[in-house]
Amino acid sequence: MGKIVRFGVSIPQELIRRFDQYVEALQFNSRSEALRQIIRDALVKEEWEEQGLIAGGISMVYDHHSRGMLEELMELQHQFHDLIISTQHVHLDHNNCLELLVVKGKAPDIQRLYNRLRGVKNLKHIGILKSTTG
Ligand code: NI
Repeated sequence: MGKIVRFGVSIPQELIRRFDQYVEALQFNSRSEALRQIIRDALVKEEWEEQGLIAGGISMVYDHHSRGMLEELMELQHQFHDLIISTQHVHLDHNNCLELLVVKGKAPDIQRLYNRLRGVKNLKHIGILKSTTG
């Protein structure tokens, strides 16, 4: 981490009271730590909106007995192979699988991959983790 800068913030009393409750509820060590996290989250959100180079994850839960679904998922993953850094497949129980794709690329391309996967029939759940390349 680089040099630390201190700055003053003017804020309504009611807002700081609620912020302090938030800091305590989420167990941040300090206001500063909470604020740093909020700023980083905002910047990552902007990276995704500004179509920059991003990293993240896509998770999927499905019943591997679903006919045709595995072929479709595999086909899509090959089609978007340049975006997928790694995949992890966990057999949750007799029927259910959890698959996690770690992705890196341009935000709109990742979004396109996510949309295509979400369109696969019989997925039980799909989620996206929007992170950053740093
Ligand atoms: Ni499995």
